[in-house]
Amino acid sequence: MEYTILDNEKVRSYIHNTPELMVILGDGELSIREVGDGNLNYVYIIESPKNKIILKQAVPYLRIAGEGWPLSRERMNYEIRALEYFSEIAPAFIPTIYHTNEAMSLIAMRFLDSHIIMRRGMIEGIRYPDFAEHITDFLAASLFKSSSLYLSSEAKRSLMDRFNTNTQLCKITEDFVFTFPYMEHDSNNINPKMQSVQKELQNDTEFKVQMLKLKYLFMNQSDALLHGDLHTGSIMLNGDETYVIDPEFAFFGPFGFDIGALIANLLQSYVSHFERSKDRDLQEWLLETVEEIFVKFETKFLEHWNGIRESALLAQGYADEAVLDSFQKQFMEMIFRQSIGFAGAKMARRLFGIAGVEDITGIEDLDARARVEKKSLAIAKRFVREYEKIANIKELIGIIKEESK
Ligand code: SR1
Ligand code: MG
Repeated sequence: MEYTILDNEKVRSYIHNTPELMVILGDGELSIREVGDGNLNYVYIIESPKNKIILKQAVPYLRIAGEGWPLSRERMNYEIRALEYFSEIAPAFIPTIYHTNEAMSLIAMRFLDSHIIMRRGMIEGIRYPDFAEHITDFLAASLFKSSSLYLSSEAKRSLMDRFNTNTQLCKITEDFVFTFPYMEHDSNNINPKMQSVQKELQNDTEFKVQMLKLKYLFMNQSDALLHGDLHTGSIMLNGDETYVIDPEFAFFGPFGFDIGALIANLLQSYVSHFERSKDRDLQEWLLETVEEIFVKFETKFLEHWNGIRESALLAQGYADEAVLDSFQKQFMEMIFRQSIGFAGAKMARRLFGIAGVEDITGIEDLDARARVEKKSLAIAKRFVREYEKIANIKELIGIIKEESK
């Protein structure tokens, strides 16, 4: 089938010509709505008298920037591969996939009717008591089981081969997370009240050196298959269930990158509520959730690890308990610290770069928004500068509270 960009009518005829989707939707009139509000793709909700599905198509340009910004639609191939892989490793957290078509750069999935995008829930001040439990199940399984701590050397390398060519989306992150927001760049989008603060950051040598270190880690540390863009817009949930969506940025990168992205987004919500709801209990819950994510992730990751005796890294008979204990301790510290560094980068980029987060950009009063942005930047700067030496979660929470006073 030749690639063509869909619209509502073309979606209708695509469905009618795709028996596996017709089985799910059944006969009867289809109602079709385009609802994508992300930066990259088009998303349709298709409803029949019997059922509802989601159909997502990648177009050969960056949606947020328009057709003048070409971007390979092959990104959908990586999203499909990642969703299929995560469905095997952590099926409870991936919506059912009904149909994929790499030639058309599209995927059709279960419509999650009682779930909302987590960012929306965070803006509305909804608490999700089981979220940390769910997301650490997903993170520990997906990160551990795609790494050299679990796979054989051959299996790890052949899995990497399936994602290594997701170069354009990795480059987006290299540019828009680690580079452009801290220099003069046309793509930047800055609150006028924060222009001078961004100018200062451009001359902050220590911050920029640290950012280069993080960028280098991102580019070169191929620990595990990452989602690659795990912000609260890539999660749909309700009080009982949590689903991870949109892994088009999937690639082999550092363990701490997805964790950092998630922590950054929870903290952006935390700072936003100084002006949004002013609900101190909600903010406390957000900090408790950050803490819980680190604690539960470490416990679950080690549970996976302790369950296996041989992998690409560890040959049978090489490591006694003392060797393994000492190595694991240092390893978990490395993940914790790098997660903090990446959280800092992910927070800072949202303040000045092309894509802000609605938690903050949605605050209409620019002075109030700048107050939130300054808190977010203060936390981000500490994280980026100090990530290599932050000893534990207590110290981390101390920094967040100190910088958001
Ligand atoms: C240029 S695209 C902007 C951002 O949208 C995605 O969600 C990624 O975070 C990317 O950096
Ligand atoms: Mg996305």
